[in-house]
Amino acid sequence: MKIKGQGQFPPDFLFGASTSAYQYEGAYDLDGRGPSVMDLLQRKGGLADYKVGADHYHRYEEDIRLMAEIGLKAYRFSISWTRILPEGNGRVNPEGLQFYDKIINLLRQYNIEPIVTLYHFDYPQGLIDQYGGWRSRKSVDDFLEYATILFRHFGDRIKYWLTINEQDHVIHLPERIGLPGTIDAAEFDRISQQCSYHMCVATARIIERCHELVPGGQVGVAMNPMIGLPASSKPEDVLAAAEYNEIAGYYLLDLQCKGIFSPIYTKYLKDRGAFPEIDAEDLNKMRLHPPDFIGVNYYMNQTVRQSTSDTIAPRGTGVIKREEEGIYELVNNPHVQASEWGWGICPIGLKLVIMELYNRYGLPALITENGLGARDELLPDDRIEDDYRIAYLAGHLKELRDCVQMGYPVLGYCLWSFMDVVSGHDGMNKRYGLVYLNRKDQELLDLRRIRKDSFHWYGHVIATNGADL
Ligand code: BGP
Repeated sequence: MKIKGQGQFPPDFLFGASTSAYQYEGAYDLDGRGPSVMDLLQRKGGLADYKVGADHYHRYEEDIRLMAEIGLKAYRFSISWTRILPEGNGRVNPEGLQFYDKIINLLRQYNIEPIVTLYHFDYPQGLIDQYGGWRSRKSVDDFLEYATILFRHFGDRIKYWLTINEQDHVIHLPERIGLPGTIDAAEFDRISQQCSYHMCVATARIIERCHELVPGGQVGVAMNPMIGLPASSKPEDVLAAAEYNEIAGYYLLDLQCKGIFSPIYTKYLKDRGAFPEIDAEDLNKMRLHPPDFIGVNYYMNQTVRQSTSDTIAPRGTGVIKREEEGIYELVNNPHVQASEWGWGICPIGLKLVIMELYNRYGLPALITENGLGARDELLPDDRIEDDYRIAYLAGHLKELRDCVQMGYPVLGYCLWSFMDVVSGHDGMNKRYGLVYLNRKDQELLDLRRIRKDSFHWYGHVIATNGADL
């Protein structure tokens, strides 16, 4: 009899790691790169200096050698849209293409499968200035044009593509879609839902285009599902958790995979006057061109109880809404530990997500991010003893291994992050990497790369194909 919790991953399982361009590359204005919304946010007083990031732009050879040393089978990174198209559309910058040629060719030399995200938060400022960005239907054509350039240029070397990183996250942050942070909540609901709809239309067209241009190409969407557990067995709490999972999670995949607005989400939007302008032909395209796999960025879960309020309020801004008045409320869970930043650590939640996604959409998953943000300490002998990170990653990998052994299709696991990068909200205080980056928020120090204990541990996990977690 097989004992639960043992065994290996399949031999072709993609053990990997992730980064994103704006957090990692630096060289923000070099070799023709144009400005993105993330550069502007930084200028307005971001915590840490993004201009240099981890200076991967100049140190990519050393970095890829470190990836090879761990034995990574895959590396997920994003292409900076404004390196390729400095204004977001129109003129192509050959130096941008050349930079990613170098990265991709070197990865291939080391037999590391490159997984490319087209757009990871760094939307071109040029498109906001030209026509308001995602709020205009023109954004669909421009995203498709950018993707087409990449498919034509890199399609002979890239099989796995991801369209938008965390659409479910980005549409709730006004500055990331070119709106003022002070915008009125009800107006924001209307605009952000229209933006989200345009992103879905663009995604379907990009998937169709990839299948036309890239032989064997596979396209995924990367979501951040924070699965909601009911706070109690009270039926009202169980219902609140189910509603939370629809409204805060699956609504987007229902559109992208099936071309439908679920009944509950339709009502939710209409109650708030935020149902977008849609076209039946777009929904048909979504239905005909669903993604090939679902990218899962999984960090934390939520715990949900019934809302006691009997009024409805706008959704408004912010990635997480603590209370959706009249529907649900998020609460602490005494059975789930949280990170220093209050992120509920729940490896079983990853298993629930994998099961639920497959049951709903019948598509394979690729874990595109999973990791623990912590304040790592650099010890005098250049060691970083991050046993807490190893425990976090091992816990999630065990649940994932169980899923794979049960027969759920999972292409791979790309942890966040290969190296410490500039954290979106917390600068260099919150580190996720297997490799320590020797810099502070504003002091760049020597940007030395130092292997953490988790670096060596992950190398062993890969070498033993996950048998020894
Ligand atoms: C995800 C993003 C990543 C990364 C990660 C950790 O949502 O896709 O880019 O930043 O979260 O987030 P943070 O750095 O804010 O802790």
